[in-house]
Amino acid sequence: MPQASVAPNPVQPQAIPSASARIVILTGAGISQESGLETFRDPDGIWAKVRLEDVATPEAFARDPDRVHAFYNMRRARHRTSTVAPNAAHAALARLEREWPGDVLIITQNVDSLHERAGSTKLIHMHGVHSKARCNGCGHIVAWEGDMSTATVCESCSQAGGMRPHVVWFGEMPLDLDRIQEALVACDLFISIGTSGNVYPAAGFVGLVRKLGVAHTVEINLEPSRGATMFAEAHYGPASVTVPAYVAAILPARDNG
Ligand code: BJW
Repeated sequence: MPQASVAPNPVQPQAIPSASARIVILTGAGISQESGLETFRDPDGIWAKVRLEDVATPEAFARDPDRVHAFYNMRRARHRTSTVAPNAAHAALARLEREWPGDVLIITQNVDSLHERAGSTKLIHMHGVHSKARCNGCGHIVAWEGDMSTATVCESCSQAGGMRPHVVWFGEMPLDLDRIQEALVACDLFISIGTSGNVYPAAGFVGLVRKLGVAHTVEINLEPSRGATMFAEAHYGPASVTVPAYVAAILPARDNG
């Protein structure tokens, strides 16, 4: 009987980390693109349709809160549609967390919840989440699903007008930076997936790892990012193909197909 042929793994890592390696993974909008969510800076991305200065700064919210609410209400609703679901890349990272003997931490710039829905639990949302709202007045943070407007009342201070998406806009401090820096400096393998390397401080993580840490650095993206030359290794192609292939290749040989 003829043997079934096994396709070779399209991704050949240049370095296989030791079993105890601490892995930190930075993800960006590219990992969710095949889940039906737009990226920001691709030719058909969000910033090709709307100016970030009009919707993603504290000044924009102060100037025209209705416009900012409309933008986020539309995106929050899109996230809730049944066609938006984790893809094979999110699933592969959840598998890596389950099966890797050492620590695996995902730092995501994404405000969607696709990593959680795929099963990842060790996760930092450095740019916030669509699923929470925050009061500009008293700082109260609350789980949020539906639309928000200037009439929305804060359940803590009872004031209207200050409720906003719990996301990080330009000029605001990203979340959990102390924990992030600690993880970056201590990691053995740093993998950046689906991010263009335009937005700081995330775009500077690879430089930080190289300066203060010892980690091997890997970029996985559709195309070389702005910081591509900073990485020791790179794999280019759609995340739904490259990420599962990379994960399969660094997990024990029995899983490599
Ligand atoms: C695929 C794919 C597929 C597609 N498979 N891949 C001058 C110099 C340096 C810094 C600054 C400066 N002027 C101002 C700053 C600071 C500023 C900044 O970086 N500005 C730059 C534009 C220059 N940064 C900030 O203000 C940040 N805060 C800050 O710096 O605080 C002070 C501080 C000081 C010191 C230390 C630490 C902090 C805050 C940034 C907030 C960003 N917010 C947003 C919106 C979040 C809410 C929302 O979603 O609406 O975050 S903007 C947007 O960009 C979003 C993203 O998380 C972020 C990054 O985008 P990402 O993920 O990289 O997406 P894309 O679209 O750019 O790239 C997608 C990639 O995927 C592409 O490469 C594709 O090829 C690829 N791809 N399909 C694989 N199928």
